Amino acid sequence: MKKSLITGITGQDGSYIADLLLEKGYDVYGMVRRNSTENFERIEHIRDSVKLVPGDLLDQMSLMKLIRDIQPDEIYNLAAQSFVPTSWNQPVFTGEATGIGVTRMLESIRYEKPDAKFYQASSSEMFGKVVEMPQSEKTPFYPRSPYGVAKAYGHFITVNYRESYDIFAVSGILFNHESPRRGKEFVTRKITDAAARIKFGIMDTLELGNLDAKRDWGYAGDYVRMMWLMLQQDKADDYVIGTGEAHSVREFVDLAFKNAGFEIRWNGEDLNERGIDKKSGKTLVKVSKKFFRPAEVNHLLANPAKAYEKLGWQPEVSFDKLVQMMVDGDIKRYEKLTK
Ligand code: NAP
Ligand code: F7E
Repeated sequence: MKKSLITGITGQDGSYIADLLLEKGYDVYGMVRRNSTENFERIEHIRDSVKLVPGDLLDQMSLMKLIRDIQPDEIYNLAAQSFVPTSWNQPVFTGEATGIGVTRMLESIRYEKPDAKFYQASSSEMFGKVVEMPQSEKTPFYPRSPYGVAKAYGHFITVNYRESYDIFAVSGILFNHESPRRGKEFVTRKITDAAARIKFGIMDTLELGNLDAKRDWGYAGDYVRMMWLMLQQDKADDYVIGTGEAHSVREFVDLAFKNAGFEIRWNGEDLNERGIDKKSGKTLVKVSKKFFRPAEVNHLLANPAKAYEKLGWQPEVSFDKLVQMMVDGDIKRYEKLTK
């Protein structure tokens, strides 16, 4: 039985890769950091099938010990401070966890299990103020946030350990991927959660920032298959993963609210722009300055040709299906809560 270690198992992607690895018959270890209250909501359904082990990306010895004790065949490094706005408030912490944390993992592998295969969760945020459209493995990075800068460090240190020590270390440059398990601070889930709450009369208006930002949104369940595939190749390499289709935040709002039974008409400009329900005339969405970022990433679009060709990977869930799945998930949750 192959052994896998997942950092960030309590997060969105960690929970999906754990599902996949269990299905494939792996012995699954998940690293969890100490919190004042447990946050195992996303892994509740597999709680008895995975082994939860303590550790923190900020603590070198805890990582060394885990890798020494477990001797994993595959390591998925999904833990990070992953919310872009927080990276401006806590840039040093973000650098420590999201950037240097990767070196701590790689050093632990180098000393304790140099033949383990390592997956690093790189990000399209590294392309930031894009210099090319669409973005491929060859597109230069121009990160626009402390998060993007930390991910660029994590990316290159992964490449460096592969080249310096011959460690099987790969980087998946993943574009935004979402699901009903997405954190509620990210824009997609914030929208689907609000659409459901407004439907049940427990919220009036959703406040958002830049409605014109465009993202290449895919489904997290599809993307974890690719993480696994990357570690099954003969040669370690880096891959861009996305759908090759971008949509604006405004389009996401339109579709999410449509799935919840509303039809939005946009009115006004800039900070005065409002999303109004055609039937009731109520303001469902308003723009608020507080959700704008000091430096924005305006438009991300993946060129996933290499992954399609070399990994034989293709996403299965379309944009429309993804939005529907997320709205349905939130509606079901509030249905239960309000009964
Ligand atoms: P997420 O839901 O925010 O999960 C982050 C995970 O990291 C959580 O399990 C969290 O634990 C853990 N964590 C944070 N700081 C830690 C530390 N110091 N030590 C140990 N664990 C720590 O993120 P996600 O959406 O699943 O993303 C997974 C990875 O892919 C992240 O590295 C993210 O930056 C990257 N990424 C995500 C996307 C995307 O669109 N989702 C795209 C590209 C790259 P707690 O539960 O204790 O907070
Ligand atoms: O923002 C705009 C915002 O926070 C998307 C992380 O998983 O993907 C994620 O980073 C866009 C931005 O994701 C609101 O300005 C408008 O342009 O959902 P997000 P992100 O910043 O793209 C990458 C690939 C990662 O690696 C990250 O870990 O939406 N936006 N209004 C808003 N965003 C938020 N959060 N909240 C708003 O009210």
